[in-house]
Amino acid sequence: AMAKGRTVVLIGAPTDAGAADRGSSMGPEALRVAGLREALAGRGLQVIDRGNLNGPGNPWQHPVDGYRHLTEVTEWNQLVHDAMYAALKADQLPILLGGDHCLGIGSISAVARYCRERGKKLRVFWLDAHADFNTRELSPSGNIHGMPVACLCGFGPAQLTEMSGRKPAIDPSWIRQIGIRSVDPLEKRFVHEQGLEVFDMRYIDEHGMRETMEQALHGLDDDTHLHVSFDVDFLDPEIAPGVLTTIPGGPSYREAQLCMEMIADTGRMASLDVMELNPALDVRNKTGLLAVDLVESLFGKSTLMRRSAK
Ligand code: HAR
Ligand code: MN
Ligand code: MN
Ligand code: MN
Repeated sequence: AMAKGRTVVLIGAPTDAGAADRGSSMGPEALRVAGLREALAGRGLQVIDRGNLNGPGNPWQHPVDGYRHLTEVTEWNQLVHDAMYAALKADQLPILLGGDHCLGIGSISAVARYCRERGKKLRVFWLDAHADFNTRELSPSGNIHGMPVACLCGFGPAQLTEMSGRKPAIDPSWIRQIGIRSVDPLEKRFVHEQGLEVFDMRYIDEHGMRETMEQALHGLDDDTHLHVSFDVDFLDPEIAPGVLTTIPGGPSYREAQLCMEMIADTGRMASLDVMELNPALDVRNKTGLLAVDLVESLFGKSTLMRRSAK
């Protein structure tokens, strides 16, 4: 359906300042080494790799006032916001190569700004083991990669909640979370209070990935910009060990493929984050290779020709 002939822009954001441990800063290069550009070109896309953004180093400090590395996280997110927004304005499809998931704030703030200007509907798919809906008050860790969804919904420090030019950047009703299986006790209450639509692993177990995705995709129309924020820890750690915060019981290889294939069938994905890949914890880049394989599916690679989906 989608994307053939479109220009895709790869934006590397090599930081781990939002996490408790190091290594996701090497994610962008591992995705390149795994052949991301070649895979996308093989899908008939024009690919521009605009290299890596150049943000501050990781000062490796304890949290201060409930946030670890807020200054560095803010700087990185502003760089990400500006690069994502520039690509969207140029009618390109940006792919953010993380980096830890705190960068979803800048990425999706840019998408929200763009959609607001264009009068487009926005839907955000958050593929993750975690809800990432903590605030300073709720977080057990102070790590900002556990907070991006809350920040986007207006809960967090001003410099992170106002990046899109409007607070909140997005409404909770625009989000679909898929694959969730680790939510902190206070965070859980807040997810319910704010009415996030969460397809957790129990839901996927009981209904299967196909029905889950049908539900999650329900209501997309020609006017919808679909943003996919793919945290690689979404995947079961047996197939994707190269992430910092592995949580057992995630989607299998085929469940993950089906998820991506059904997104591709809509033809609506217009921006993408690939986050939290941690090559320091990987085995011969197998998680990087798997991430690239799944991105290919997001762009319409499937085993056989199919009758085009509606
Ligand atoms: N919920 C935990 C916290 O807030 C860990 C969540 C962050 N981990 C991630 N993001 N990889 O999805 O500290
Ligand atoms: Mn995440
Ligand atoms: Mn996660
Ligand atoms: Mn492949």
